[in-house]
Amino acid sequence: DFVINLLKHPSFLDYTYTTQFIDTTDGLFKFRKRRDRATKILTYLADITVNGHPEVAGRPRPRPEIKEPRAPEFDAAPAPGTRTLLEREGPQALADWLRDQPHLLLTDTTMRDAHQSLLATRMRSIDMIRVTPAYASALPQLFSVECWGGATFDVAYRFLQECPWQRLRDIRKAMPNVMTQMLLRGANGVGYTNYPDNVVQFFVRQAAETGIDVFRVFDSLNWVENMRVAMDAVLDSGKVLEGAICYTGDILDPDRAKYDLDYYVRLGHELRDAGCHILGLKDMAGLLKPASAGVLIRALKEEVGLPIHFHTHDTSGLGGATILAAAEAGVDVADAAMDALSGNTSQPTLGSIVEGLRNTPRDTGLDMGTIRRISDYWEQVRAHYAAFETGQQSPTSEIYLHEMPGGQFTNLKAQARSMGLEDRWPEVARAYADANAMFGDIVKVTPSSKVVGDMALVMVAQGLTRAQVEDPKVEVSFPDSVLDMLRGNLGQPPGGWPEAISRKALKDEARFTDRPGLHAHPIDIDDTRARVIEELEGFRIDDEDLAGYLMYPKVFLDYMGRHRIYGPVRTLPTRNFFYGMAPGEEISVEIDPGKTLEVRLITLGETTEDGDVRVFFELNGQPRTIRVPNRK
Ligand code: BTN
Ligand code: 3PY
Ligand code: ZN
Repeated sequence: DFVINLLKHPSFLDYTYTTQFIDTTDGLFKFRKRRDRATKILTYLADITVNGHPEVAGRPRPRPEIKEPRAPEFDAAPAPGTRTLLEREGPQALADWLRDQPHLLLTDTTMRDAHQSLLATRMRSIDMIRVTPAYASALPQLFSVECWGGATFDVAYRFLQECPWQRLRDIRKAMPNVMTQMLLRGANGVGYTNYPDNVVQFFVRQAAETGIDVFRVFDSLNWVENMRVAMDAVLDSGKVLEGAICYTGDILDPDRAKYDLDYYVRLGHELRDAGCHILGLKDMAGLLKPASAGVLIRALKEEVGLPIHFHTHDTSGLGGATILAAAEAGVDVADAAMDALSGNTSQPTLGSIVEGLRNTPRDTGLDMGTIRRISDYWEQVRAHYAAFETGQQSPTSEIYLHEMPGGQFTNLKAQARSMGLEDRWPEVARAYADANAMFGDIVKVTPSSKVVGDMALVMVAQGLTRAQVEDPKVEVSFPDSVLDMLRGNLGQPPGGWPEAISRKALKDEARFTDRPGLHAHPIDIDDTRARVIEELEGFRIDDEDLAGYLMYPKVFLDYMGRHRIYGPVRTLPTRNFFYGMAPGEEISVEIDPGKTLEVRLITLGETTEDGDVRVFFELNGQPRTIRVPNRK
């Protein structure tokens, strides 16, 4: 017997969550035999129609009149783009070409950071893949499309019930001429902890093979030592290595001397010497101000010599101004999001950057009509994700107080709300700043930002000031993530961890200051593969699956368990995936290229004595009845 619970959620609290945890219910399904994919999809639709999708319970619903998003169609065959050059001449030639050409190039972040920062990372693959051919045909001038990595990897398995590798494969196939780009958290891969070196290597090799062209690699403490394994793996793969400096503080502020111009130039040298083709400047919280950008970009261009790729968030409302200042100072590429998914905690507005530079020496050359048509599509898509909107209404200068990354800000707010601290948000913001200072003023980006957030919530929930947390006489129960960080498991910040707080939190416990990867034993990959196959009762897995398992063992196995019951639900339209079907509704579901299911929901039956509901469908014109438990 196969007993699996649809609502089983791993009790793993990280900041990618905005919705409440769902109570687990046991023994929802007992299946004896393997069922075909159409039956699986109908089972999913029946279940969601009867019981609702836990992820959208209690959240705002999309407006009823919205239609299935329709991607614009462009006639042009995909013209040669950056990927064409990379394939023909390799990453160094690509970087040389980039540095020597005059335009500001753009990376479109809509498929990764924009929805990570605005919609809790919940965008589904189908909504991306439908528009990818339009990018290939109409936007071959883009530097890259950021579409993978960061939080999108685990959210795909965990909440969207889809395979992140398949997403990448499909995007790659639909857009052969423009480079794809991912965000890789150095030794933390696409996870929140340090992985053994050979896991990072295995993951990078697979990502390159499945379809990533540009790897933006960073470390959450800007510790280059901790980035080398990932960076070397990218170099080995023959793809483009963009080593990123994370930006914090303000180089023009004499009170933030820890992160001054010298600090960033030194990091730039380290990354160049490590073999990077491009230098990433990753302003994850949107702190870089226009005047500072001018100074910093000029210095990095002159002293490091690599082409520079600038990433920022528009949380303050100044993001666009900073990009224009960076362009003026000679930055080579900037990140922007399609208009409909831009602004606030997301990236600045792509169309406005294009217009802002029109008829200047840095003119991007992109066509406004094209951008509008593609952004109109994204607007239709966004309407389907009303349940995941954060409610953030405006830009805010509060960002300069707490310095939270774009992906964390609205999430921490939601987390505070769920802890009953909503009206105490100003205290959380203040505590976040205090916790940062207490840890010695660190770079805050996944996963170090999560640690600071955990500490801040504890401080507010328990009414502790920084002075009390630091006072040896006051008993404080530190979050595990804080202990882990102070032990050395995320690596070392410049100058090390402050001694007093480390001693108080860890007492006599061992700490280390060398690279965490040196303490992690390599994983036996073949043995792991065999164990996973055994765990899955003989179901074969490929190297993509194995790389997913190595990052997130439990998340992956849960995904596979649900996959066996529900099949390829990634092919469902987003509205039906989250809300099921209405009686009389008819949808087409292409489960394989050319293999389409025509599904009509006829009606729902009464709930039987044993608590099941019969759901009556027509599948390709034939009546089908599916029983699902009524859990309401
Ligand atoms: C079925 O539909 O019954 C079996 C298909 C299984 C496909 C698996 S799911 C995880 C992994 N990732 C993929 O893209 N394909 C496999
Ligand atoms: C991530 O690591 O997911 C980020 O977006 C960091 O900025
Ligand atoms: Zn970002």
